[in-house]
Amino acid sequence: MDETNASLTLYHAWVSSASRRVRFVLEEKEVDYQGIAVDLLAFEQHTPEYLALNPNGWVPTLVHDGVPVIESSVICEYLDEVFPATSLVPTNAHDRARMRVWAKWTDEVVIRAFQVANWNRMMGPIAQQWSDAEVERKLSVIPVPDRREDWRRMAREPFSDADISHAVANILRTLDRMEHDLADGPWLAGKNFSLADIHLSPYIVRIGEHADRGIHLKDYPRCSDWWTRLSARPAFTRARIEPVTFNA
Ligand SMILES: N[C@@H](CCC(=O)N[C@@H](CS)C(=O)NCC(=O)O)C(=O)O
Repeated sequence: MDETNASLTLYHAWVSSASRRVRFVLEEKEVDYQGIAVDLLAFEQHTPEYLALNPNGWVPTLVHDGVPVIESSVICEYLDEVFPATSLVPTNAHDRARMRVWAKWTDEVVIRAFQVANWNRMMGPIAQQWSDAEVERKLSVIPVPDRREDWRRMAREPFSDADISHAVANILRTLDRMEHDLADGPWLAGKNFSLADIHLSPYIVRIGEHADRGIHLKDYPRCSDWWTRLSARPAFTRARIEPVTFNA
């Protein structure tokens, strides 16, 4: 079977930043896919059926011709390989390396920083209402120990001020690095829009939630200009990478 015509299903959540990276790629490439929204607050990501697709118990998961592909940055490169028209990977090896450095930084630093910065406000108020028995039951099906500990903390011991300060420092460092790289832009990996820009977009859309912590996009003129250009892309709108509201 021609794999480019095989069926594509994306398990995702609308407000999930990792899912948003993948939706943005699919929309840039104008590839048809079936989206299945996973209700994270109903813990559908921990059901046996979902864990059979993604043993980490988180979104997104792409299923292509019946085979699951997991991890958002891996899925993004996979899609670029399988649907090479409208490539989002630079042809020049130096720019490609730059793009991958941003994928790595996003995976290793940015995801965690925004998780710590956001979860006390988004997940904490919900998890703190669980009874001890509910906490035990919910934690017992979370496969990855670090994520199990994060949910335990939301329920009983929210991230500390020191944890938040550390996350804020990493977010500010990210903006400094973006500002630096955009001097040799106009995009994060050079002349062309690429996966590097997509990787950062779901986090920068939420930067306004942290103004009370001294984080302001307007302090970074090249990032602000980059954001204006990126958020004007039709695929960005179609991917629904919108600000997130929560009940603080
Ligand atoms: N490294 C993973 C991270 C995925 C991830 O953390 N997804 C979050 C939403 S952005 C999730 O499913 N959270 C639900 C949970 O942890 O229970 C990726 O990039 O795909």
